[in-house]
Amino acid sequence: MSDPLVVVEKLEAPAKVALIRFNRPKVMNALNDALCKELEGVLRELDDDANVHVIVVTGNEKAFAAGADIAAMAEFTYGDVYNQNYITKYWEAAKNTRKPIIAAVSGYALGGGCEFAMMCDFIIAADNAKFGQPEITIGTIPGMGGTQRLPRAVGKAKAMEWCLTGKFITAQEAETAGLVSRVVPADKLMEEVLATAGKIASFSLPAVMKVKETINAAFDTTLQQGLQVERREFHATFALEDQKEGMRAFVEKRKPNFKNR
Ligand code: CO8
Repeated sequence: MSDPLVVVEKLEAPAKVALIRFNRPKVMNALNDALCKELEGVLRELDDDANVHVIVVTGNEKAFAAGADIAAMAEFTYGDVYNQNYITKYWEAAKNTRKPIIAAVSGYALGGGCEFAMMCDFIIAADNAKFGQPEITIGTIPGMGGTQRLPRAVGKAKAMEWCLTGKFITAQEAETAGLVSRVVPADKLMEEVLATAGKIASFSLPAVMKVKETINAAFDTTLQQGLQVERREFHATFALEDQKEGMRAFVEKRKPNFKNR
């Protein structure tokens, strides 16, 4: 049997954290259809697993993912990509995952790799990370959300320059521009990411999912509609046992024991 293209581990420590690793090291984790299909299945399964609260996705030291598999894509025709519903077919799963996904990026996150990292809920980058949308250099354009998520993350001017020149962006530039939440030394990347994932996993899962859902609403709605979504979801937390437990524990000066309901 061939090696899995994405390796999944449900960790014992930190508890309730699942780690997904892209596993095509010979081609810098280039994203081919087989990998995307496996990833879709894994994300759906983890989203349904009550013992998983947070998902971390990573690559290897050299590459998170260097983009779509160019060799596989080179001879696609318009009919092929349109009829197959290329990209949309497999990537809705990532967009629809309700649990937080953290991208732990070391090395290259280019093209579809950068776009997938942006599809995650936030990115923690190693200091050796390099981001970019180099599609223009191979005669195409970003196709997995880059032209939409990048300007929302870094503003129009930087998104335009980065996509029009295809230049690579250092971890430090990415942090300054707001693309990544934090830069850490490369040899500490997984330690830092897992500590963050573990902290999030220790909270009430419905509250965590509501944070994700309401922050995402900020990008799909007007301010007024977004505030309405937030207010409704905030009110709804008072129907959760975990809201009672969390607030009572604070008042009683003890640690909360969340039941995730
Ligand atoms: N696709 C296929 N193979 C790749 C890719 C890729 N994206 N990136 C690297 N490889 C392969 C190389 O061909 C090479 O293979 P081989 O050893 O057989 O020659 C191997 O990985 C190692 O790569 P290099 O020898 O080039 O390593 P370097 O350290 O010299 O350079 C780079 C590393 C800078 C990452 C370089 O490989 C590079 O520029 N790669 C291409 C980056 C790129 O243009 N990405 C954008 C692709 S287009 C895209 O992503 C569209 C997004 C929308 C669709 C998303 C659907 C999933």
